[in-house]
Amino acid sequence: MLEDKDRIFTNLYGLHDWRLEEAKKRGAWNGTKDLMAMGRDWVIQQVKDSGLRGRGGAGFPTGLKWSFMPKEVGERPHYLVVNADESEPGTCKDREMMRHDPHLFIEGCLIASFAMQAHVCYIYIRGEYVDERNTLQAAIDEAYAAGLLGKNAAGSGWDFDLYVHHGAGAYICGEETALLESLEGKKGQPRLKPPFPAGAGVYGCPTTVNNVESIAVVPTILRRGADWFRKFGRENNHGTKVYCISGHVNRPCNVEEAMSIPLKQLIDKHCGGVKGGWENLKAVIPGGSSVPCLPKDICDDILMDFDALRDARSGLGTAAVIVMDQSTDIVRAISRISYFYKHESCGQCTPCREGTGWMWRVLERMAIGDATTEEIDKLLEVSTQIEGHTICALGDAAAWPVQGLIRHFRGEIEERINSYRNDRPHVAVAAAE
Ligand code: L3W
Ligand code: SF4
Repeated sequence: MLEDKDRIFTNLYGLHDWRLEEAKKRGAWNGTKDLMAMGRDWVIQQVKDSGLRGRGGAGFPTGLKWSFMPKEVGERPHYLVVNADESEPGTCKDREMMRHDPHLFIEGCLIASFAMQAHVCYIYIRGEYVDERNTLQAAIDEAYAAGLLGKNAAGSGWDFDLYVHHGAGAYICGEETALLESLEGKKGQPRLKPPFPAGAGVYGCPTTVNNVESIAVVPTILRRGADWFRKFGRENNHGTKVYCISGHVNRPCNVEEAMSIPLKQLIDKHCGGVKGGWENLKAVIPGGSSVPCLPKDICDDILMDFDALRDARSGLGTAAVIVMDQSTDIVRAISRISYFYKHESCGQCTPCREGTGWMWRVLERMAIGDATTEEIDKLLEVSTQIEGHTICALGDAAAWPVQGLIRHFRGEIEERINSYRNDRPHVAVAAAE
């Protein structure tokens, strides 16, 4: 478990002033020039050694991603693009960092851009985050005025400009290549990969796309050392992590904790437990709506990290923990998630465009029992035909929750189907009489 002194985000709850002078007192911009003077290879090696894995959902090693950028800058300039289009249902961590600790994040943008030889960074922020972008912009203006951005940023000798770009409310623009399309002024539709952004990103130039949290933790990792970050969590799953816990808990919250903390401990310690007690737990979606739910018996002992949750056939995703107690209609809950993906599909690929709506319609019927048991297998089969057969991960994200429902709560769907069918003749007879 994390002690207060080990928390990176000391103003996650907005109890202090976010402005530059106060942020500096909490450690932001402390020795930035000296960190950059260590050189870009040192910065990238430290990030690699820290074990930091991307905090946006996929968990790709951050230092490795940075090292995919070309070593030399040719005719095409390099860019850093930060994905602040936080739209994964249940996820609300990046917004707290941007509105309460913006200077740590802005400092991270400078250092990461320097390491990848980018003179320009774009922050693509979710359109609905109006207050957040206003605060972020005000913090950027302060940083320019203080010489921390712009020419010779922070006295480092590196010229650096930082721009905030507003999204327009499409979930798919959180997919990195759809985000790049949107940033270029086009319709936000994912590109085929490869090429990955490091080869051809924004305006066809070498680009790295990172999540807000991945960038915001970098200055502290460099100041405290890779070994400090690495000591939290377990092998291959290191560092501190901001979890967002919502649903049927006594006190929903965001909290920075150690990677690999047991789920039960996370909920009991920070959220005052499940409503009605742990025994009243039905299921948890541990990583945002894209990952399969897990039933209580698996939740009893599960660790909150990439590998443990992958082994349990779910995922850490964005670490948005959605807790559901026994009162939850789990079929309807997953059906509602299905509707979300149907609504947000960009429509480019047939399996996703057609399949998401088909799954939702079947689930709506199953929620009231108006289906056959054979259709459960058909639904599972169709979901596996969507998974892995689309341009981007939205297809997978639509399929996985449905697969989780069938894997763990098949009996509940069958019960509804059976009781609906048993009721039918009765209703028919009553009507005839
Ligand atoms: C170069 C290679 N780069 C991979 C890069 C790639 C990307 C990163 C991860 O989906 C997941 C998705 C959601 N050479 C590379 C390479 N890269 N191989 O590494 O790539 P990938 O394909 O594993 O994932 P992705 O397409 O980025 C993200 C899940 O996250 N999700 C969260 C969504 C989160 C939000 C939000 O609000 N923050 O929308 C939750 O589970 O379903 O599976 O940069 O270029 N060979
Ligand atoms: Fe668009 Fe869905 Fe295809 Fe992704 S999987 S590109 S959201 S149609």
